Parts: sequence; C-alpha cells; structure tokens
Amino acid sequence: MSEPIFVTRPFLPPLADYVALLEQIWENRILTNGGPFHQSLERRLATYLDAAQVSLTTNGALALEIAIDACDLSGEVITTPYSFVATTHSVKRGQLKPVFVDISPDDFNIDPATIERAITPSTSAIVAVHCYGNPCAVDEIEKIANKYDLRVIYDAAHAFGVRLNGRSVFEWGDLSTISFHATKSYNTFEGGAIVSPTTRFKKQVEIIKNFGIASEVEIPLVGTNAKMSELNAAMGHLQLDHYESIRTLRRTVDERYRRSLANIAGIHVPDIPNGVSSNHSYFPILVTPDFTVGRDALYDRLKAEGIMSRKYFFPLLSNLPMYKGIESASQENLPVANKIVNEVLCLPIYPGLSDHDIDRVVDVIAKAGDSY
Ligand code: T4K
Repeated sequence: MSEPIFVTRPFLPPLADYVALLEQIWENRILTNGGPFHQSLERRLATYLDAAQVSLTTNGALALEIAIDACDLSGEVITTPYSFVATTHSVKRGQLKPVFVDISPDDFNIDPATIERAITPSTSAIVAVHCYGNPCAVDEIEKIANKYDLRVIYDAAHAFGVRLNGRSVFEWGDLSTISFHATKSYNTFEGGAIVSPTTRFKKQVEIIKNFGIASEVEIPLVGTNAKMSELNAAMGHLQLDHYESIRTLRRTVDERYRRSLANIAGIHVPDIPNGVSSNHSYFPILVTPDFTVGRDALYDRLKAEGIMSRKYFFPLLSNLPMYKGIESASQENLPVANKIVNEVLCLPIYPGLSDHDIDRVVDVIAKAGDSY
C-alpha cells in the first residue's frame, strides 16, 4: 500500500537554520521568561499581524483562558458549539456559562442573526471562532457588542495571517487568540498568542501569563504559567521567514482540490468568502445526502486507502456530556451546527502535499460516489 496521507504535516525550516539559533540560545543561556527571541518575535508578529499587542503563550488553549480572564467577564458568554473543544472548555474554566448559538451554513461561524436573541442581562461577552480561518461576521458582531456593551474575544486559532478586505482579521475584537500548534499553518511546535488592536489589556495579560506576578514584590492576580520558551520563539522566527511561501503552497493544494472535486455530485466544497485572503489551513467538504455514501462511510473508505481525513469538529461541543444539559445546547436551538457536524470532513492539506497524493484522495472520493 502507498504511504499514508495525514490530514496535516507541519512545515519545518532547514534544520541547520534552527541549529544556528539554538547556538545563540546556548550562548546567552536565557531559555525562557521573556528572552530575546520571545521579545523580538512579539515585535515581528505585531508588524506582520497589524496588531498593537502580541503576547506569546505556551499554546492556544491557555491563550484563550488568559484572554477570558483578562477581560474580567461574569455570568454568560455567547459562543459557538462548532469548534475544537478548547473553545467551550476555556469559557467553562473561566467559571462562566456558555450560551450556544447556531452557525451559518456558509462559513460555519456564529450566525450573527442568532446572537441578539440569546443576550440576557447576565451576558458579558461573545467568544466566537474564525472557524477554519474564515473570518466571522466581524462588523455585525462589533455592532451588537457595542449596542449591549459586551466584550468580544475571537478564538482565531486557525486564522494566522488571514485578511478581510485587506485588513488583518486581528483588527477586530477586544482580544484574539491564536494557536501555533504543530498542526497549524504557522507553528512553533507548541505555542500561541493573545493579540489585540489596542494595548488596553496588555499589562493584565502579561501579569496573568506570569503567575499573576507584576514585579518582584507585587502579585496582584491569580495567574498561571503560559510563557513561551526561547526554543519555541526561535522556531517562530524561522516559520515567519517562510510563511508567505507556505501559504502559496497551501493555496496550490486548495485550488487543485476545488478543480477536481467540482463535478462530484453530493460533495459540497464551501467557497472561500468574498474579500478573504485565506491561509488555507483546512480543506473542509460537506458530504451531503446526495452523495452515494454517508460521511462516516467515506471517512472509512479513505482510511482504508491510508488517507487520514478528520471529522473536525465532531462531536458537536453542545452534545458533550458536560454541556448537553445547558438549555441552549438543545438540538432544536442549533439545527445548522447539528447538520454540518454530521456532513463535514476535512481533507489532507499541507505545504508539499503532492499532486499525486491530492489525486489519490479525489480518486477515492470519486469512486465512493460512483461518479466515474
Ligand atoms: N481553539 C481552536 C478553534 C482550536 O482548533 C484549537 C486547537 C485550540 C483552540 C487550542 O490550541 P492549542 O492549545 O492546541 O494550541 C489538533 C491539535 O492538537 C489542536 O491544536 C487543534 N486545535 C485541533 C483542531 O487539532 P488532533 O487531535 O487532531 O491532533 P493529532 O495529533 O491527531 O494530529 C493530526 C495529524 O497531524 C496527525 O494525524 C499527524 C499530523 N501531525 C500531528 C502532530 C501533533 C504531525 O504530522 N506532526 C505532529 O507533531 O488535534
């Protein structure tokens, strides 16, 4: 059998380039706690992402927990059920009540039309996800947030480098969080960041990510340890050097899939929304009822051929044992999310995925659909 094809593979820069940076770390013996690579990467990313604040963290999950903490929220938080589990868990770990609203079938993000009727006097924020890197309806969300005086936090784990109508997606929201996990389009092995268009929350974020310590003699907050190490920050520099070529390689894969899948009945490939400069971090398709077999059967067929697609984001968060009892988690409240989660399949996409391998994936899908 041919080599397995994974849903993703991390880009790695030439090893010699990383070794050169490791030599500098060995030389100066600063390994963490805001060392020189950490500081310079924050500055470079702030420029690249058009952000006033970039605070690096150990991962995207802690970035989100800290962002929620820094905004000093209370009561209820309106959020999406259609995401990786870290999103709702961060709300819950912040001692807040998640209130689920439905998603749009076009971009799989929170449907802004559902937000307003979910707002109560206890609502303090909206935690939305730019799912698969597609920007949320940011202007509409901003209007609602301003009207009801709510904070907006974007879980932008998937949205590194994404732009909307020429503007960085990180220009919206009070705070956004990113994941630099190995599976993301920009990776530092593990890592993440809290990003903001203002510096309003910067001090708070920096203190929380350093155990709550403000100075040698002041510990004003209950914090955690989410500092990025110099090893990760050094990798971040090299990844940034290569990011635009990584994006181009991903786009090539995306375009070949789109051309090849266009004529397979029952397979729906969502468009990249107008005005979006994508990072092509995921390639979701919907296996609709018009396809010959169901989503799970297609997943199994691909797997039998060594192709590891993923059902991101099944199971739906509102159906998990710890959340399904919440009133807003009912299936009647979330019809679109409950439908999409049973149709979605993310196909392998990463820089360097060959035309031959893309064609192998498409071939299995075409044969499953009996469309030859
Ligand atoms: N918010 C959202 C919306 C998120 O999607 C995530 C993370 C977070 C927050 C939290 O951010 P972090 O705390 O993780 O920074 C993965 C990732 O672990 C997770 O980061 C990601 N989202 C989620 C969507 O996917 P798995 O369980 O799919 O990973 P895994 O280990 O099965 O990897 C998938 C494939 O990638 C493997 O089959 C092979 C390949 N791979 C993976 C790793 C780790 C490699 O080739 N090399 C590697 O080192 O969760």
